[in-house]
Amino acid sequence: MADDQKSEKLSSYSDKVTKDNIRPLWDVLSTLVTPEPKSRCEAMLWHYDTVRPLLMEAGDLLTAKEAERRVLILENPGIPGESKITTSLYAGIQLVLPGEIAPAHKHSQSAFRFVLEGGNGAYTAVNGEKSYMEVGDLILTPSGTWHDHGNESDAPVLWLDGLDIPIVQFFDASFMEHHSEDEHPHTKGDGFSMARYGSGMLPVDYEAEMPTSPVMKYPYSRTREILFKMKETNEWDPCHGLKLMYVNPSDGKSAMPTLGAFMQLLPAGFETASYRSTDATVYSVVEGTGKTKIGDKTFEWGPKDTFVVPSWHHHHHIADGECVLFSYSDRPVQKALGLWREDRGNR
Ligand code: 1HN
Repeated sequence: MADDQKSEKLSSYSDKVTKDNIRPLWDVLSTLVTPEPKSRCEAMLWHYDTVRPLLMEAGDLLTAKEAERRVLILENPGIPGESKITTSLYAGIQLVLPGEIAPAHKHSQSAFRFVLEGGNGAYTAVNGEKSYMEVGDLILTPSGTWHDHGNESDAPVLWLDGLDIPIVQFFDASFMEHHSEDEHPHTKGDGFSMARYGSGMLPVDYEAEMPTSPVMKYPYSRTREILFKMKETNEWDPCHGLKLMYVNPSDGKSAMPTLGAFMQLLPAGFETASYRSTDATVYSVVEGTGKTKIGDKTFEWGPKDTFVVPSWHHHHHIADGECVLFSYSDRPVQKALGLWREDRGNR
């Protein structure tokens, strides 16, 4: 058969079988199984100065209660309309105004809050434990836990929400319930779970019901102190500076099974070595200014900006002054499935 005749026959064959919900593998194999990660996810940065005024405008339009959660989603430009910042992760910026309550609900999705602005009287309550917020705190709302937010301060509170929504969506495993009251009874005070589970001791018969940290708040004051203690020993990693992972103190694994969270310190003037890994990573700048080169793009950032590095994209950070970066990714999922890979540039 001549080549053009053959390709015409193959094409009409494909059209024919497709009508019976059948597809020839030879038409799609190279897009299904790629030699290396190919993602629709694009490198992107959102300046806090862009997002904040838009959220304050939403604050004039509807209450936290009316919205249920007053959030602006950071949507990846390569995946429009899907409410994702990466293929597997969600990110949004949330605003709670003084006196407001974001009502109690629970869902299968795991989430965290990373505090950007305000606090000193704003809180998230998780299963009745109130965690008051300070900038840089990480507060967990693990899968299936009741959570409500409130703001008893006289200033707005804003934070970054990270959720595993696309992962739960992928498994078609989403459940959600609203509590009968706006606020779940607040039965435990600030720091309760940290004192009980996060101080190097555990209740003697502690057995985890879920693969998630029993500690609800990881205060920035503590995280920062650890980073600066480590700094004294000068053990810089060429790719990461000094980098910590938030862990479940009862098993040393990631604080939540689907969301890996990290905090790193880059010394003034530090330029990290080129790095890439299969977990697309969302960064939130805590302190300092600098830039990140991702492939051929350069993103300049400052405090409270959010940026995303897609899977398997070479990148490196350049710190102007001393910088602290929070980040999160789906690394624990990839590690559990034996899929995670990194390339530290030793090519
Ligand atoms: C949620 O429960 C919160 O509790 C924020 O603050 C964002 C996005 C989708 C689904 C649930 C919250 C959310 C969310």
